[in-house]
Amino acid sequence: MRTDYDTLIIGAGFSGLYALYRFRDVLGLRARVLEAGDGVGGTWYWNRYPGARCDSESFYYSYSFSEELEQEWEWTCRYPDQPEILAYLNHVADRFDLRRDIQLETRVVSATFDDVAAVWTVETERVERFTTHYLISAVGCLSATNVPEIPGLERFEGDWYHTSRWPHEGVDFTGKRVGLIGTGSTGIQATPVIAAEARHLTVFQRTPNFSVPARNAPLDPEGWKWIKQNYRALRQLTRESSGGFPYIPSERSAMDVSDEERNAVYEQLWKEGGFKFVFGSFHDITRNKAANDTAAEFIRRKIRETVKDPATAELLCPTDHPYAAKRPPIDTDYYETFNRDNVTLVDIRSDPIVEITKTGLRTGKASYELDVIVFATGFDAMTGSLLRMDIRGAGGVRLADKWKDGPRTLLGLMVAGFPNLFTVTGPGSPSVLVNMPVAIEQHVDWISDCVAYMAEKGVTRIEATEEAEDAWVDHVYEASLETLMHEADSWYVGANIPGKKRVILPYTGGQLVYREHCDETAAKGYAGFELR
Ligand code: N01
Repeated sequence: MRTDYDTLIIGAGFSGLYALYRFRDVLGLRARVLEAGDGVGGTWYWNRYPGARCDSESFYYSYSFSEELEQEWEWTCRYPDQPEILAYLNHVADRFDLRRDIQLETRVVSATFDDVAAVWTVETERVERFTTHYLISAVGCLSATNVPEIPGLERFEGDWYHTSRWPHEGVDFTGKRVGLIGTGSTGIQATPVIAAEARHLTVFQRTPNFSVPARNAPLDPEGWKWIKQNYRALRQLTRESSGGFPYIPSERSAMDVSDEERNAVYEQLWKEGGFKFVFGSFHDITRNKAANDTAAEFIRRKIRETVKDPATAELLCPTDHPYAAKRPPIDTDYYETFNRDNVTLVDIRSDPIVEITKTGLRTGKASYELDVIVFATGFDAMTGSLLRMDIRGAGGVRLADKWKDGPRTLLGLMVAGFPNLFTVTGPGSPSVLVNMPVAIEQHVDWISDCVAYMAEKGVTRIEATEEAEDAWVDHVYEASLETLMHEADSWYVGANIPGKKRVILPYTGGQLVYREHCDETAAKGYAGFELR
């Protein structure tokens, strides 16, 4: 059957743009992207909240597929802010002439597989229908917004915003009493910036978080020149490291060094800033509780040294979960912000929010008058963006039903019963635990190589087998037991969404091991997949 497209791609973020390039320009297929927003950029299109900035460094939080692109683009600072990354992705769309095959303001609402014709029919909110042979989900891991159901929100007479649906014209906080709910990576980035502008900021904290300074700074011209000269080697390092970062990971255990030596390592990395604190300190801090305790205690000491009011400092010190068992934030002056006269920290763990009122919000014990409420309350991560579409595979089976007890995938790439549907950075892949562009390029390359292989072999249908999928789901779970992730209530395990099944969502075995699995599967003629 002649379909409208060979490949439809849902989403025009880092994944969708690269997928379009690979499918259209490298494979020569008829490919099209459907994107809900009115611009490209995905995460970086939606998340325009104050302080939005990448926690990975600019020179490696970028595509590696084009040396020309890499050489011509100029990053301005160590961690690029949202407008700069959005400008980069727009540049990519222009440079590779991608826009002519991207349809904006087109939200996909359903996708149905026709078992006989082996064709996907995709329907959009604008009531259009497209048929395609291959369907690529590039919807992102953190795009289904979570606004908690707190009674009374509809009564609130002030303004309220979720950080990932921020108004494009910005929000003026001048003279305003602002309440911010949520102290994940987003809330931690937004807090200092909002505090600097608002009359008063009240941060409503349910769980304190461990944050390490980012130490953002302009890129110095000499350093940038060196990076450009050594880009290939740096990219290779990102592909060879577990987290997709160009650092040589530490081989030392935190338990094999003296207290002085360990503290010196933490002090040095605290000064340097960024994720290196996790990946470059000791190999076991995310896996061994005793090793983890040393990092956690170091950060708590830093919080107590920084925050002048001892009661506030104690409230900011996490004690109920290991460091980095939740996604570790990095910050610019987060803890310092609580020394400002116009900032108050409220513990909503001991005194939860009861309702939102016309003029603010109320906990069990107190009322807070607010002009603006900011929800930095995160996402229905990894599965939400897929399940918010009605996806039906072979035999009309709904993905939502198949995943009612948690997502099941083979390598995070395909789902048994859903032929020719590929999920870029899907659940069961390391994605969110890896520097994302590195994870995305690896996935898109694997998928497009697979499709090229199918064309070569003259087959038109690929599907994960149930047996291989079961084995991968078991492996993902077993790998997670080697980490401390089950000891925290985080979105990594779906614990942030009421009613969501508690299941480890990303693959925690590391990018290197994961790549080996993917490469080996491909080398064996896509073992674990049925091709026909
Ligand atoms: O969301 P989160 P996020 N009542 O889920 C609280 C990526 N990211 O948007 O911990 C009260 O981490 C919740 O409290 P608790 C990054 O991968 C990347 O901050 O569940 N509070 C928590 O404090 C990150 O991990 C970058 O008790 C409620 C917060 O809201 C991911 O996005 C920057 C609540 C949510 O934290 C998500 O981060 C920013 C309720 N009902 C983010 N529900 C860059 O690299 C939730 N909370 C640029």
